[in-house]
Amino acid sequence: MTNAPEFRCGVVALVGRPNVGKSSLINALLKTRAAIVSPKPQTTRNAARFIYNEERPSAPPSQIIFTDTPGIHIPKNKLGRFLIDSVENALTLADAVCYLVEAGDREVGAEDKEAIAKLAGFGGRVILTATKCDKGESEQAFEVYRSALGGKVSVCVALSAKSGQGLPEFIDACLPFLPLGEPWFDPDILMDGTERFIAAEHVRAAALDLLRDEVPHCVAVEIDEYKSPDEYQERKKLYIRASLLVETDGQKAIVIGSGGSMLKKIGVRARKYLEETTGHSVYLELWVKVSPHWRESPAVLRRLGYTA
Ligand SMILES: Nc1nc2c(ncn2[C@@H]2O[C@H](COP(=O)(O)OP(=O)(O)OP(=O)(O)O)[C@@H](O)[C@H]2O)c(=O)[nH]1
Ligand SMILES: [Mg+2]
Repeated sequence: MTNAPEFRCGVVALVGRPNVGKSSLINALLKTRAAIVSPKPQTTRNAARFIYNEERPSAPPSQIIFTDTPGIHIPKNKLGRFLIDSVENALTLADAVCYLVEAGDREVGAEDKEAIAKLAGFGGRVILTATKCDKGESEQAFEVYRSALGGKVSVCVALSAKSGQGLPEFIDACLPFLPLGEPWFDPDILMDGTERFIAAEHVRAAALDLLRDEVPHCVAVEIDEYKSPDEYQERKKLYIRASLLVETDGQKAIVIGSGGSMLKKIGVRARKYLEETTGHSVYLELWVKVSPHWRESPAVLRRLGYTA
């Protein structure tokens, strides 16, 4: 009689410069829009944890907790410094790091040098991952970064979150790093975050989609009221009242738009995202508030959950 293989469970932190495709990889693995993604750098602002449950019969029973971290950049304000601190915290809890570069990368840029320096104190192994392989060939990127990461790399994987190429190989590369142990999360849990945090992220995703230039970086979202359909008997809808925080009156005018048109568009898009992810019909009320220099205010950053 053979014994069933023992369960494995561990944490893999996704680390890399902004825009390299960390959050897109999470969504491709979880087959849903769990993490917010945009073409703008510094989209992710919290080291959020997402749960992948291995279901392939051929693979050992396991659960991988992926930490999606903010892209490492040279910080320009207190918010930026919080983003970097949250990556360092994520490293202390990781069993392995997946360091992401783009398949077409030919040299190590300034942000990558920062990111690689952050890995200096990490004693574990690194999975070097070339993303967006639908757009380019990865051998040279592997060569350049393997050498920059100085002997930490155990395995290289090329993948595309867009086409799905390389995703099973990526999971296979993560499995050997997981320690034996029971799952941390029930199999129906996708993400370790409060409903309010997830709702705020979807509203921010809608704002990121529709706003241009520097404005998205100045926007934070605060959930003022959140009532589940059970608590909101009169309408049987998920009721959310949220504020978009900006730093100046000029930004407020842009976010509201002529005759309220931009805010309306953001609301329509955010409601769609919230309905897709919660499965509920949603009543969403959005306000825009000016909070001068919120990205430099420890009190506001703490209130928004941006403190390590
Ligand atoms: N062609 C292609 N584009 C991709 C792929 N993965 C991500 N992208 C695009 O790259 C951009 C950045 O993706 P994100 O997943 O938000 O990147 P990130 O590393 O999480 O960025 P930050 O949160 O800012 O650190 C988006 O426009 C994605 O659509 C891929 O496999 N192929
Ligand atoms: Mg991201």
